Amino acid sequence: MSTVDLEAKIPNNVGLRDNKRLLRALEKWQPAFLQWWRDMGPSDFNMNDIYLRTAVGVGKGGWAHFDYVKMPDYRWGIFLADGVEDRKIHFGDNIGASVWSEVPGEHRNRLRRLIVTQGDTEPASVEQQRRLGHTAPSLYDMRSLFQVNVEEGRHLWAMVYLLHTYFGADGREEAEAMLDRHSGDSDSPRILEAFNEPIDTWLDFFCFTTFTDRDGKYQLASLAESGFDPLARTTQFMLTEEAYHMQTGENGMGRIAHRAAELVRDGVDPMSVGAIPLEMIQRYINFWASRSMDLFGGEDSTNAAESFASGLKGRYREGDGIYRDARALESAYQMKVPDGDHLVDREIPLRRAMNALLLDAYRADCVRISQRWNRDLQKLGVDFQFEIPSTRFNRNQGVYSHYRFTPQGEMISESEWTKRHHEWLPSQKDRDYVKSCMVAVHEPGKFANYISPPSMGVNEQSVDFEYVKFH
Ligand code: BYC
Ligand code: FE
Ligand code: FE
Repeated sequence: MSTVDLEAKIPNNVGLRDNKRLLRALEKWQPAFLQWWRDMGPSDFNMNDIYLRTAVGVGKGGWAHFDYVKMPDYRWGIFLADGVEDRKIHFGDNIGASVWSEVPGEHRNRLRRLIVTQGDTEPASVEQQRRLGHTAPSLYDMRSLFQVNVEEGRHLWAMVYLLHTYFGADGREEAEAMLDRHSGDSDSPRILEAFNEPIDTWLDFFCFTTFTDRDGKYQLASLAESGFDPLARTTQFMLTEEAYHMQTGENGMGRIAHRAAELVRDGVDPMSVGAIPLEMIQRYINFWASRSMDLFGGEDSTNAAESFASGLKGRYREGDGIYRDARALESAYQMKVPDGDHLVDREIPLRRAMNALLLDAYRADCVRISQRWNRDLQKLGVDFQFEIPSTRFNRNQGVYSHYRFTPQGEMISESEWTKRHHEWLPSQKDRDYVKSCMVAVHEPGKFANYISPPSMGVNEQSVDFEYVKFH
């Protein structure tokens, strides 16, 4: 097991103490990060005591510690999962070779690009969510928001560690640029589209943590298979934190739906009491699910093929031995692609379809989550079921972009789309209404009227625990 240095200015288990050059570089970046947090992170509440979990180690049990912390005092640390001795590359062209502990020259640019793209999303999400604290529907939810925010900050640290350690001067430059691009900025936006979308309401937040953080899970899991060992170990540990982010989303969406369904069951129009109708929730799901599907890139991608071939990015759970052909050279991926005004069958060599494979696994996971919400609606006796849109619906990346589809994946004309897209995607009226529901509730154990209380609190505390202190 690695030794964890918790006393250091930057808590870590990577032996920073003994690497003076790296330590100096990271300690130089640290004030820039803190300044970014003040300028672009949560727009307030930095002086409140928040009941937060902090990563303090990488062991299976007991890797985190809960206590009241002011966010700027959060101990952002660098933690890598423990290495596996004599680990070999287990997919692609370099199968059987020892994993890299330094950057292989021929893959340097591609690797840097993957790490920068991953890193860029982390601070982006904090920027997107920066004003939400003001309308938190409860102290419990406010705590969840800030928990997610500080951990996305730590994920940025994780990628910056890799850039500083393995990419020399251009790595340091990329690390600085992480704090210079900003979500939604017209001159220097974040790299991927979903991370430039505004998150103005808690419905957007819970959709984002359900659907966009879940892309994070699948991307991180593929990078955790990497033949570049430091990347594999960093992302493995990030996944332990990611689970809570997705849980926040699933739980939040479930509670908003539960509240609406209770009202419907009782014959009350949700909009008459500041709650959110199920059909409107579905439109938000359609928006964020489709925007998040874009994060997988194109279904047919030579970038993806090369990342796989070189051993940089594997398939989901590649290491569990669930794929027959570890080189992915023997089979093809079947899909329907647009050709004029209809769909035709196409075969894509498997390596080029890596993004599509990962997207399929992702969508199946989203369907599982929606089925849990649906079981609750059923229990309440409400005749409504959420649906995850088809991977063709409302896409801006990949083979389906520039074509129009219904959420069920049926191809339609532009004029049909113009007539009907307000049935499927949030309209300005929806957005204004949802915004009008956002009221701040600061009394422990109380919740805004559009959201049900959770069934339990955090870390075995009660639901009415004082998760955020207002002195
Ligand atoms: N928006 O070959 P293609 C997370 C670009 S989330 C804008 O089809 P490729 C988190 C692409 O860059 C996980 N541009 O796809 C969640 C390329 O540009 P160039 C983040 C896009 O490259 C919540 C061109 O289109 N991690 O952690 O195989 C909170 C053609 O691309 C988009 C990663 O993404 C888009 N949506 O796949 C906090 C992992 N999609 O090269 C955090 C690292 C594609 O022509 N990234 N493009 O200039 C990757 O593995 C890949 O870069 C992607 C794209 C999967 C994103
Ligand atoms: Fe993250
Ligand atoms: Fe996350």
